[in-house]
Amino acid sequence: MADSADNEKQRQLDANRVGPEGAALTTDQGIRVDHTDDSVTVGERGPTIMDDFHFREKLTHFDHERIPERVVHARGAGAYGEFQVHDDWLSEYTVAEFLTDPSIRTPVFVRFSTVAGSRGSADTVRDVRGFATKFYTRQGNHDIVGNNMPVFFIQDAIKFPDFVHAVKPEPGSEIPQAQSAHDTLWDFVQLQPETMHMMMWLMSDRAIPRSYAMMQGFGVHTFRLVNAQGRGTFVKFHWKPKLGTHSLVWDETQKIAGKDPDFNRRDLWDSIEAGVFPEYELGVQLVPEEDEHRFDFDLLDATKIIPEEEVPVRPVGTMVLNRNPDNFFAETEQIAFHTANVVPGVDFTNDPLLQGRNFSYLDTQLIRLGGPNFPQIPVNRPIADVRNHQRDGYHQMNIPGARAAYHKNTLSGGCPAIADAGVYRHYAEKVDGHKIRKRSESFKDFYSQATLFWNSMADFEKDHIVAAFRFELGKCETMRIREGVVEHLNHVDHDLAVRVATGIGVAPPASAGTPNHGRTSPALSQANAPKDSVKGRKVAVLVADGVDSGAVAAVGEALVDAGAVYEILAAAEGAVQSANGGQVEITKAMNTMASVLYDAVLVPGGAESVRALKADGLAVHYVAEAFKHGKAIGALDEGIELLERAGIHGVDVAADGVLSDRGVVSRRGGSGADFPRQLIKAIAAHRHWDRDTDSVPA
Ligand code: HDE
Repeated sequence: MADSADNEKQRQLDANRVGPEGAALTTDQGIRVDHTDDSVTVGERGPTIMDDFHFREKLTHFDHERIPERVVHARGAGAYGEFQVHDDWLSEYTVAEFLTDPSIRTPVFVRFSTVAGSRGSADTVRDVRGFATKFYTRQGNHDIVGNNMPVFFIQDAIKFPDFVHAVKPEPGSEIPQAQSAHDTLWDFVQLQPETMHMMMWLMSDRAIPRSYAMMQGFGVHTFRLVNAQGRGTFVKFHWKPKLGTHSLVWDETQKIAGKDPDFNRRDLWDSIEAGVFPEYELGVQLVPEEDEHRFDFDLLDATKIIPEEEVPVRPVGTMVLNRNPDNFFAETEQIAFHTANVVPGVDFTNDPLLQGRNFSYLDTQLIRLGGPNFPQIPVNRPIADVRNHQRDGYHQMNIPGARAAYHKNTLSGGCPAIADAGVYRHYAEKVDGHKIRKRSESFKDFYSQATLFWNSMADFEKDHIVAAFRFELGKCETMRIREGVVEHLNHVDHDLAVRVATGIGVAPPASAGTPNHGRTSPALSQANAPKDSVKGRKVAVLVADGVDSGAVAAVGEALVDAGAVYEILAAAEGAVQSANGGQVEITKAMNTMASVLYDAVLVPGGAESVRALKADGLAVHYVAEAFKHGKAIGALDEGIELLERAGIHGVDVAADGVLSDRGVVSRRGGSGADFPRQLIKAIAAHRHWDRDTDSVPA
C-alpha cells in the first residue's frame, strides 16, 4: 500500500522512457536508416535533393527544438522524490489525504529556479529562488509554487508585468542579464514602497544560497485548509531544509558565476547521484478564521510574514529528493506548475496576488507548451484517474473512445459520472462588496516588517545587507533613484539608511524617517540555523609530491563518514608521490577548480609538498580566499606554513596538539583523532564571521 503511489508515477514515467539501447536508428516514421552523416545529393558534388526525407525530417525537427523559455524563472533544475506525513494530526483541519495519511508516500517533482535570468544564466546571481513542488497525489496533482523568501515584491498581481519589466534586462540594450543592480529595478522600487520588505530579503544572504538543499521554501500566500465539516483554517506553508539554511558570500558568488555557472544545479545533481538526498520538513502555520483580524497586518497581504514566534510552524511531514530526471527538457523544462492545482481540503484566500497567479499559470503554459494538452506530458500527468469531456487541441496524446463528449449523456452510458465522494468543493466563503479598483487600507504599512527583518539580523548579516545595497545602488546611474531608495530605507532603519547613503554618494539623512519599533523575530536570522551537519559539503585537499598521505587518508575517511566529499587537488592531474614513497591519486588539477567551489580547504603536512605549495601562487591564493570567505581551513604540520605564507592573520595556529580558532583548525604531529573531529565541527558551522576581515562596510 505504502509503495503503490510511488511506483505508479515511476511506472507511468517508465512507460514513456525511450532509450537507444540495442535498437536501430530510424526516422520518426520508424523507417530504418543506413546513413545519417551525408545528405542525398546528385553525384558526389551535386545539389541535395528533396527526396531526402531523412535529411528534411532531421533538420525540421531540429529547427523546432526550442520552446519559449519561462517568462520568469527560466533558469531551473529539478528532481523527483517523495513526501510523507509523520501522522494524521492535520486531519482536524483538512481532508487532503496526502497531508493526513501517514501510510501514503506521495511522489513529487521539485523545480528550483532563479527568477530574472534567462535559461543559460548563472546560478549564483543575487535573486529570489523558486521552490516549486508538484505532489502527484491520489486525489490529483497538488502544487505548492513557492519561493525561498516568505514575502513578495508587490501586493497585487496586476503589478507583476511592471515589476518583471523593471527587473529584467533593459529593453534597448538587453543589459544586464540576471542582475537586479540597474536603474529600472530601483526606479520601480523607489516608486513602489510596498517592495521594501522584500528588498531587505533580496539584499540579504537569502538571495545567494549555498545549495538548494540549504534553502527554505515558502508558499508565501495565506491559503486555506478545509476539513470534513467544511470548516476553514488559514494556513501558510513552509519548507525547512534538514541541513539548515546557509548562504554563499557575495564576492564568492560572482566568482562562481564564472568558474562554474551551474554551481547550484550541479550540487543538486551530484548530491542525488551520491545518495546524499536533500530533505525538507513541511511545516504549517495555522490561524483560525476567527483570528483573521488579530494581526497588525492583513493576512491577505503577501508582503507580510506571520512571525514564527507569534504562530509557530508545526511540522507535518518530510520530503526527500532522491532521483534525478532522465531528460532535462522532457521533465524539468516541460513541467508546468499552477497555483490553482489544489486537491480537496486546500483552498485559496482572496490575496490579490494569489488570485492573479491563479489566472497566470494556466495561461502561460498554453503558450509555453503549445496548447491545452500539456497535462498529458508525462511529467505533468497525474497518477489519479483523468476522465472528462475535454477534447482535441494541439498534441492530443490520448485516443478518447467514447461517442459522447458532453455531459450529461446517455450514449456513453452517462459516463464519466459525477462522483459523490472525494470531490473538490470550493470553500463557501461569504463575499459582499462593490466592484472597485482600490488597494485596501489594511495593506498600507510598508515598513514595519522590513524593520523587523533588519532588527532580527546578526551583525554579519547586517554588514552583508549594507554591502548589497551599496553594490546595487552603486550601479544605478541616476542619482535621484539612489536618493529615493535611501529615503525609504530611512523609514526602515536610520542606521541602515546612513550606512548605505555614505557608500553611494548620497547625503545621509539627518534623522530617522520612522522610529525603529525595536521588535525582532529570531527565526529570520540564518545565524540561528542548525549547524550540526557536513552532509553535502565539499573539501579541497591541497597536495604536491612529498605529501603526508597517512594524514590525507585519515582525515578523508572521517569526512566521508560524516557525509562530506573531499577532492585532492594538485598542480596537475594524475598522482603525486607521498612522503613514504607511495602514490596519492589526484581528483582534479588545481587550475580547473577554485576555492570558491569548496566549503573548506585542508593542507596536509609533508615538508616537500608544502614547500611546493608555498611556491605556487594558486595554492597560496586558495587558502587566502577561503579565509576571506569565512570557510573552515585545516592545516597539519608543515601545512601551517602555507597559511602563514597566505598572510592569514587574526587567528592562532597550533604550537603543538590541536588548536581550533575561528574555523582555522591546526595540529602538529599528524592527524590524530581530534583533528578531523574539530575540522568537521568547523565545517558544520558553515562560515566563521568573527574573523578579522577587511570586507566589512562602515
Ligand atoms: Fe510566479 N510565475 N507569478 N511567483 N512563479 C511563473 O509560470 C506570476 C509569484 C513562481 O519552476 C510563471 O510556468 C504572477 C510569487 C515560481 O516552473 C508565470 C505573479 C511566487 C515559478 C508566473 C507571480 C512565484 C513561477 C512563468 C504575481 C512565490 C516557477 C512560467 C502575482 C510564491 C515555477 C510559469 C517552475 C513562474 C506568474 C508571483 C513563484 C508567468 C502573475 C508570489 C517558483 O505564470
